[in-house]
Amino acid sequence: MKSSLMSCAAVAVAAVVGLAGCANNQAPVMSVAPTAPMKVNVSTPTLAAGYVKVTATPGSSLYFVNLKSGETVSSPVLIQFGLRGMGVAPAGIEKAGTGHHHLLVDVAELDVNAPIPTSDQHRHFGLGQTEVTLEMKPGQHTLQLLMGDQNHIPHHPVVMSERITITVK
Ligand SMILES: [Cu+2]
Repeated sequence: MKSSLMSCAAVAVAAVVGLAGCANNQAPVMSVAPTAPMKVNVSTPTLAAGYVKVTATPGSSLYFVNLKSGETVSSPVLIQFGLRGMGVAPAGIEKAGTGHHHLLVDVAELDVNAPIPTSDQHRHFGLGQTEVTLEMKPGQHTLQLLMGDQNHIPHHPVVMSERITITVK
């Protein structure tokens, strides 16, 4: 602390903008670059087969309740799904303004005019769950939430969270 104050004083003497420079030096530094968005195609109101997508409630949004991009966590990782403006219903239940959660792990590209695939990277929460505790391998991973309707098809327009990057210890 003492040496940092001294270096501030030295900078202040050296330059008129010295104080502002010191304040900036103490701001937290982001260790992870902003995560690139997932590559998605343009959502159409109907699928090629004629299926009419469920309409998303305007202004609805998905977010991670307990995780921020850039965070370092240990496995197993608790991931809580936040949803504003819509409700959660189990898969198979057709109810306006609802859907169920999907967690995309390390998914960089998705067709939003097709059923959401099922895999370790595309996880469905068809019972209406709003969180999961996941075993994850060490390293950097991206996470993204996506709503799907009773038939696992994204809403129109698509309701998805920001894509975040976490580091698993
Ligand atoms: Cu699903």
